[in-house]
Amino acid sequence: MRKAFFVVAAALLVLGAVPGAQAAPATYTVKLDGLAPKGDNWSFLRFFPASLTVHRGDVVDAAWAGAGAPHTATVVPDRYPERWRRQNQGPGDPWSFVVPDSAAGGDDNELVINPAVAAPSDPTCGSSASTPCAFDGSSVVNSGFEFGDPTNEPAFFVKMDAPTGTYSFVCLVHPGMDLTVHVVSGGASAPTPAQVSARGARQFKKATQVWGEQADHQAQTVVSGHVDAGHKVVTLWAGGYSHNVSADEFPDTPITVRVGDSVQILGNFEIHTATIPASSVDSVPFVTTQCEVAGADTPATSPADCADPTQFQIALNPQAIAPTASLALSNPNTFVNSGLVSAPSSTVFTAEKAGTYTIVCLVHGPAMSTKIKVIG
Ligand SMILES: [Cu+2]
Repeated sequence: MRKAFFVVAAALLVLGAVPGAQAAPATYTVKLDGLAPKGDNWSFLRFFPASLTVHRGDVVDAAWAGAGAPHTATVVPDRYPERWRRQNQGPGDPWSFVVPDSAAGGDDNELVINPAVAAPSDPTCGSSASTPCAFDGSSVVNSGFEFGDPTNEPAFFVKMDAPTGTYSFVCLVHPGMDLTVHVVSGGASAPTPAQVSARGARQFKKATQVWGEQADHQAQTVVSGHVDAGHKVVTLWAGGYSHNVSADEFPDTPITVRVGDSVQILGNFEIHTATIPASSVDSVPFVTTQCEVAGADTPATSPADCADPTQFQIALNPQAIAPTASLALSNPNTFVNSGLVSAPSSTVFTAEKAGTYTIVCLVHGPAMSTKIKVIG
């Protein structure tokens, strides 16, 4: 009797399935983004933690934790997320972030967020731990666009039904925002969900205390250099950036220049605009949502507003993303726009008339603004 038990136990050991070692599927929570210290407008374009080991069949709870930035939680069949991006997110590729609307059934000659990126790959799953979407190791599983909201954070649940191996979660919006997931067999050891959450919290603390502060410092940096005939160029950054933490801020302190001087704004590794006046945030939204129909599109706030939900589109506003013909500061109420700036591009405003000009970012809103005081 006793001997028979040992034989069975030994056989199970060989199979890697010791009774008790193969627990019920666990749910591992990873966080996308996070909340900055009060008063700071930062976004954490990272997963916390950045890597994870799960058993085959476990569930990953991709939990948004930020304050407004859109992200996707997208599982891809590649252990190297940035390689996957190079092969799948370039112009014309199936997962590129923006596409000409003609590639999405449109006729308005505008850029729209790729519907494959914006919409969930399967809207019937993923919203709760009891109805996870399944990742089989070969097909992409996409949450679609979700915006961080501290009062009601979205989450996306994925059951890792893939063969043992290494896969990646990527955010299709933010390059470098990746999570490595090692899928191991049932008997192999893996950290517990609590250990994973604790590691995520430690990594978030470092991102806040070290990288957030570095990014913030860069966003607040203003460099003043003299050029010919006493006219100077003042240089600042469109937001700060360190280790995928973005400080979506312009300098807190107003920038003072004289008529004839210029203000150079350097792009960084997140998209921004430098736009005058402050009211542009409302009058020139960065994106517009609409139903894609023949001829002029109709405004919509959600797919339910369209006769066919698949007509719903998020378009980049051409007026927001393109620079204005003039970048002269000649009237604080005149619309002047850098268009999209990101590294390595930059923009240069020339100060022509005295006045106080408020610069705002159309992507990040009123929290990202500063004043330029032009004195005679
Ligand atoms: Cu993102």
